[in-house]
Amino acid sequence: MDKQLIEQVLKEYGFQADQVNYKPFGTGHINSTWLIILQNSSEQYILQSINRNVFKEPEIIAANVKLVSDYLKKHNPDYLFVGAIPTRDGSEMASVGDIYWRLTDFIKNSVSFDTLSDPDQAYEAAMQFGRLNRLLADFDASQLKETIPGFHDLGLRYRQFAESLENTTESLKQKAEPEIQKAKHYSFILDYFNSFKNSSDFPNRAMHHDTKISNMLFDKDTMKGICVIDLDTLMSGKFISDLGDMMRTYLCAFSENEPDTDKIFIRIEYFEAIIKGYLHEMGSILTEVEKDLILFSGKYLIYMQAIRFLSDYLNGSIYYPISYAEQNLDRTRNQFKLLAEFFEKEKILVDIVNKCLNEN
Ligand code: ADP
Ligand code: GN1
Ligand code: MG
Repeated sequence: MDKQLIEQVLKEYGFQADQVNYKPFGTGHINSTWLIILQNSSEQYILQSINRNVFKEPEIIAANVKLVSDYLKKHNPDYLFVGAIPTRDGSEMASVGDIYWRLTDFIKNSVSFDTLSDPDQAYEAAMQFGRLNRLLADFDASQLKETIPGFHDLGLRYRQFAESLENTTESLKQKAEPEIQKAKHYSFILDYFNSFKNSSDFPNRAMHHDTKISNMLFDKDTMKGICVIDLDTLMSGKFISDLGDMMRTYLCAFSENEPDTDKIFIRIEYFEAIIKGYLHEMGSILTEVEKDLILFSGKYLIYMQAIRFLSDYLNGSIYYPISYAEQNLDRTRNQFKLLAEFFEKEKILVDIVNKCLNEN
């Protein structure tokens, strides 16, 4: 990112370029994130440029976050919600050089992870994401506009997979043949989703839609969850999106970037921790239909992520950044292994869900 551009953005926020240090930060796939450090003071901020290939209308993100931020300030003033700091002229984002930027407070003494090493962390994270779901249970989610149309619409994701298959090269298709067959094989997950998606007891709610573990900040000393971040996809959706992505990213000791599928196993005690943490907040709010879908949420999200990585591979890796040519295929294999594990351990997982529901 060009130095002059960042310094221009900093000016929009009233910072003098020569009084500020900045460096790239974090491991997110989508936005460019910078840590901003004010010299001669302890103030630190996070500056992010919004990825315009992904978010065609960044103003929608700003408007959604503002609506939720105002609602939470009114109803739960003590809740830590990392909203945007306005520019000097009061805008939620700075628009400089055709790029949209957002500034937030840097949460001090915080750390984020790509994998978890203690079930208590899974409990904490599930409770924090569940808390956001709970605090927004009475918020009218229809006010939120879609920042990415059809983001977690599994039907759309499957159609995009089919399109990528039509348009890809013979060589990519050959390399990915076993994964293409798996994507087709598991399409019963989509059929099942379609069978209940319009059920009246399956409400739309304000959902985070990206509850992967790197989007949770923990206190460095106590390892308690501090707050959730990465609010770009905060919009109306189904609870399975948030609970499912927790399963996808907390259950295994290795992240989606691990190419050795022999290392991809579900840690049962982390599953129990997720369910307990989430139900601690959402247990009294979920409908009966939703409670029946707790286990399904993991299948739905892991499958969706597998076909998203696979489609991107077939499209020539234009969405998820890669550090080597086959990385999105490796990520696909990793996610399909996780999905297979999920089915293999289904009986144990069902018992845990039932136990946790009874205890709640
Ligand atoms: P992306 O959309 O690219 O995933 P994120 O908003 O998740 O971007 O930010 C990337 C990383 O930057 C996070 O995983 C976290 O480590 C760090 N980060 C983001 N916002 C903050 C914040 N307000 N305080 C501290 N760290 C943050
Ligand atoms: C992206 O922004 P980040 O890295 O938290 C993606 C998620 C995927 C995730 C997979 C807007 O999340 O949907 O689950 O990568 N976000 C977007 O790691 O596409
Ligand atoms: Mg992120």
